[in-house]
Amino acid sequence: MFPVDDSLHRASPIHGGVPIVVHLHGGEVHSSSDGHPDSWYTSKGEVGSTFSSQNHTYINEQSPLALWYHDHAIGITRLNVVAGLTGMYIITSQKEQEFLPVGLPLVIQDKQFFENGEINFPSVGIIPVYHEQWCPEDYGDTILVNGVIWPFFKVLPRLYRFRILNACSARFLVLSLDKPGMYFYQIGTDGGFLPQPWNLTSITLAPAERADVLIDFSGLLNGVSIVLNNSGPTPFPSGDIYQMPPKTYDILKFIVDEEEGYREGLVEGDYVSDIDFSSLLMDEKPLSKEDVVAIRTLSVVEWDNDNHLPLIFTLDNHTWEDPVVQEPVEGTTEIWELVNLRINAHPIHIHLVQFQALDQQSFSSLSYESGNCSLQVPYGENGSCFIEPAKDPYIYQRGWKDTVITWPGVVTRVIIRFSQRNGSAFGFDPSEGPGYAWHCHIVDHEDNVMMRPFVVTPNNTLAALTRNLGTFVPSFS
Ligand SMILES: [Cu+2]
Repeated sequence: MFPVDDSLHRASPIHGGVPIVVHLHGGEVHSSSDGHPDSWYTSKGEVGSTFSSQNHTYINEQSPLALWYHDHAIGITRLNVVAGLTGMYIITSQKEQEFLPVGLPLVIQDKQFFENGEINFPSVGIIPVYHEQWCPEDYGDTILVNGVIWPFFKVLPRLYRFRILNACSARFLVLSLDKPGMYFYQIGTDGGFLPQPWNLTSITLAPAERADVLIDFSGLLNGVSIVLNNSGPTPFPSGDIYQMPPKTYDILKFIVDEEEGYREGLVEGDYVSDIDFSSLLMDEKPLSKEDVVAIRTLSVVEWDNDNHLPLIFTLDNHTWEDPVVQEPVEGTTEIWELVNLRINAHPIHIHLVQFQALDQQSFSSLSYESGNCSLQVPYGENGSCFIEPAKDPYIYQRGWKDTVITWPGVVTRVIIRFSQRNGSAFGFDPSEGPGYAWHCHIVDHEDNVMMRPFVVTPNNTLAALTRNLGTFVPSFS
């Protein structure tokens, strides 16, 4: 469908065809089923270096949450995603269904179209002598929800549950409802239910992030319409919102219709207060700083040419093909300090695990890059790069996450335990197979080397204690 870029390290079958491999984003999955970028295959039988099977096994034993699946083939993910290889994948529980409907997916994407309806994807690179096709971010001027351009959706004057996914290639969404006094009652994040739901008038979602929300239309008159808006600048957050294509402000229109309102996604009980959210939380072992065995400081960097145009993006100053550096031991807890040295935000996704944002702390990138200070020196002490104390993560970045926004000029710290959420070993051996990836989820960045492999080091003690015992394993907490 689209021109490929031979300047990128990419899946390149000799006999043609489109290389693909499916990744279940947020899934606790054996690495041979995880959609490793080099495990691609084509319809003509060619395969990548780590391919083992087209059949992937998903054991679905993790806490209830909205996952999504998309292509992950090395160097061409952005093309396959824009072409349409994305969808939502919901894991639910009986307990949850006693209180709540599964909810309605709202998969939001931006695309650009030719007049004949074909997808318009850039064919000439931003620096063609360097990258013949690759452009740093592909922003569409048209918004789609579940594959439909600017849809409307008829609702009853009642409470609904929606599973919102930002499936855009590069666009950050800042969502709001255009009726004063209406808000999102956010009950879950990427990783499932929040311990304590909250009311938000706007939700920021980077590419790949999800929000599980209730929206209350009760009391609204028949025929009233409410538009779900987006005010996220591109690029984020440095872009000029007034330069955006005007219609990217609009996402979806809800219309209150007492007769034809959609009946799925409807929450039983008329009020949010009727729902006992605490009963929905799974048995889990809290993440604790006291358990941390390693702190990794990892850079998030854009490399520019003399005209300040991006050439490549890197994580930890390495490319995908460089040797593995991150080798966490199964069951142990680590802190990853993601140091964003440039002027825009990058959503960083780590495969296999759900983690939590610990804090965020601004620093002087200029001083850091000139070597005049250190990120290892605490704020307030001589030689520190930090310009403020560490702050709590923004409210929409709390809870269990598989993708976190790293803000420019900020160290974003996340705490990760390489286990199930209750502390047990995974129901499979994560040290087997080709390993996992962590990467920026702006897919144009991911394809231009902003992706690194990681492997899980076996932990025989944990495995012997808890592997294969499924959901009957008691929590350690
Ligand atoms: Cu990025």
